[in-house]
Amino acid sequence: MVIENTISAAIVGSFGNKLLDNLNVDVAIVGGGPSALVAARYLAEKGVKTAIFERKLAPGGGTWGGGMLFNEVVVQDDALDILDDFSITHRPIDGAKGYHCLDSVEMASGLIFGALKAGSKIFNSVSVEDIVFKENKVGGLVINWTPVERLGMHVDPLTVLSKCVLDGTGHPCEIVNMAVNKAHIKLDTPSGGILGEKPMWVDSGEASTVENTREYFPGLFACGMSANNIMGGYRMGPIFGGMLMSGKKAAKLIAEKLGK
Ligand code: 48H
Repeated sequence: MVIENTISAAIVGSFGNKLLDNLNVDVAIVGGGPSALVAARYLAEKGVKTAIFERKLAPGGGTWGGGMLFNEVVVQDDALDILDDFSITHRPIDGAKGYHCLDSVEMASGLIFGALKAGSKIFNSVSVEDIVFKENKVGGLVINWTPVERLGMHVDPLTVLSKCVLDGTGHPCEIVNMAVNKAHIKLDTPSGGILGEKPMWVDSGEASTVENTREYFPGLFACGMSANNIMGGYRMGPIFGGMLMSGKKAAKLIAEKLGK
């Protein structure tokens, strides 16, 4: 085979095998933000077959831009063990005991690398446009290429089946929104619906992000800002400990549910 063909055949074959192997997973994660990447790593480490589907070309979600494009973020003491697991560098902030600053590009790339190296797969430039919902159960995702979505092309999607779905879509909680609006499910929230994200209150938002990380309907979990939107938590700006701890909690809850 000539080299041009070897390259193309290798890419098509390899990608085809990867996608085929992940059309049926234990956990399908929507969104590749910080909470989802942490969840993916700890799930994969427990032997749970996990794949992330991320709309953008680059996974990492809101990590890259730090605060207002200043590419640094803050993490509190409680989440340092997670940064250490991923070998991400951090340094204490002078005069702010318990808080640490780190390079947001190192954090984004470190989380992506850690999730992949643990065995989770990431499908980037893939948008989740719907859920599989059979016999009152969330059974997986309906996926399409982001360029198809962005160009508004009339192209039918493919499906990924899973035992659990984790909504890691950040502020819009897109998957839980779909489940409520299209499948008309009642969530495990005080109203049965989405309560809506509140304005900024850093320490409350950080704590509630972790508290609100849970299963909202059998087989449908939420982490990160998605969980906070669902349960009406406050936002917190560019501090990321809550996101990291939320991902770790999501992995623990899902692994327990799957008996791993
Ligand atoms: C495929 C999708 C879809 C879809 C969305 O927003 P994220 O970074 O997620 P979190 O919750 O882990 O982190 C939140 C954090 O970045 C943040 O915004 C904070 C701390 N804000 C505080 C504040 O006060 O503003 O990432 C979500 C990812 C993104 O990469 C999206 O592209 C992706 O999900 N996504 N991917 N199909 N339907 N919807």
